[in-house]
Amino acid sequence: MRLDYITIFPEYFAPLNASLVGKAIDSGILATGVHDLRQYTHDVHRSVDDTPFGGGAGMVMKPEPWGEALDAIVGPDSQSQTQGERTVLIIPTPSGIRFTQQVAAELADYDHLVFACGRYEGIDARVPQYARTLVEVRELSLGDYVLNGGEVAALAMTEAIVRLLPGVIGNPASLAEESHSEELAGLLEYPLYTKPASWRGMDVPDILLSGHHAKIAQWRRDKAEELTRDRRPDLVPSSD
Ligand code: 97T
Repeated sequence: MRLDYITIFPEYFAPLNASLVGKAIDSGILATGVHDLRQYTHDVHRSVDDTPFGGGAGMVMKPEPWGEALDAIVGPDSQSQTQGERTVLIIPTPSGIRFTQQVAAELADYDHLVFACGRYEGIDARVPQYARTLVEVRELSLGDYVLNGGEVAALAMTEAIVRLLPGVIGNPASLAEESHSEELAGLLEYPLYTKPASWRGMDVPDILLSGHHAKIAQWRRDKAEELTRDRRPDLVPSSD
């Protein structure tokens, strides 16, 4: 898979070379490119924003640098399109569709993901409109809170997607058991314990030391359900 990021803060993407994503790059599963949006400006001030038509606070990202960046990275003559790659442009935005584990799994099937990271109050609305004439576009939100820009959202989405690629996680069974995976059927993960069996007056539940696999599985299901009812009632299927 290839990942490209368009941003006015290329330094935000230094963590890509660390940890899991960095190992995937080293092993050849992944290739990444970071593109400074200001490279696609032509004025002396290299401006990427302007005041909003219709008035209002803050600034809006101008369409022209975005148009040139998109032409270069996903346009008809781009390497991506001449190689026939399955490409999607991802635009992190608080007004997007919610990014979930299901969306991460869908995106893990593409050859090429391009993240358009906006700053200020947002990007001129004609940019996603134009981009849809070139490639598939997904406007995605991490959740109901506000960030200063799309960079951190793009990194979070990257990690969620990359860890699903074959060969990135050593033990695929650990993928199946965790929260939000299909095996726990939409429940939060049960509590986990390791040695020592007693620590600072707190004991690991006896059932987990019993070696009784069926009882352990039942205990874990019960705990997952209890935790989900307490913390995430929105995930519990209603009984009506
Ligand atoms: O708040 C944002 C600003 C720019 C780009 C994305 C976001 C955001 O994404 N998920 C939540 C908020």
